[in-house]
Amino acid sequence: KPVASMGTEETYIMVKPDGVHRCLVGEIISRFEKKGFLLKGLKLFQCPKDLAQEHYKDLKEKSFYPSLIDYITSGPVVCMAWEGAGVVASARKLIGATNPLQAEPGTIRGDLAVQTGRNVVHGSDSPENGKREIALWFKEGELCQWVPAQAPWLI
Ligand code: RTP
Repeated sequence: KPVASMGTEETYIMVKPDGVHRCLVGEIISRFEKKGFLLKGLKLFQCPKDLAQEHYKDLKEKSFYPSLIDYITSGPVVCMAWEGAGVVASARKLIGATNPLQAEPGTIRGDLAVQTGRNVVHGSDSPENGKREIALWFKEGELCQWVPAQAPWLI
C-alpha cells in the first residue's frame, strides 16, 4: 500500500544544543516517530558559524541574531529530515510556540523548555523552507529513501 500517500512534503527538524546537552534527543525524536512521520535523515553535527548564518539569514536584522548564532554553534545539534503528508504544519504543532512559556502542555517546548533563547528544537515554517533547509544541512548521500514496514497501518 501506497507509501506514496505519505506525501512528498518534508521538514527539517533540529534538536538545538540545549536539547542535546539536556539529554532530550531520544525524547524529541520519539515524538515524531510515534506520530507516524518517516525519518529520512539523522545526524549529530557541530554547526559551523557560516551555516548557522545562512540558516537564520531572514533574522539577520533582529537584535537577538548574534546570540542566536552563538547558541546554535555552541555545541552539537541533531539534524533530522522527516517526511509525511502535512508534516511541516504538524511538526510545528508538535513543537509548540516559540516562547516555551506560551507553548501548550503536550508540545515539546510546552513540556520541556522555559526560555525562548533555549527552546530545544527547530522546525521549518513552510514546505519551501523544509526543502531549502534539508538541502542546506544534509549532503545527498546522507538521506535515505526507504519504505517502513508499518506504513500501511499508519496511513
Ligand atoms: P525555529 O525557527 O527555531 O523553529 O523557531 P521559530 O520559527 O519558532 O522562531 P523564529 O522567530 O524563526 O526564531 C528563531 C529562533 O530564534 C530564537 N529567538 N530568540 N526574542 C528572542 O530572544 C528570540 N526570538 C527568537 C529562538 O531560538 C527561535 O526558535
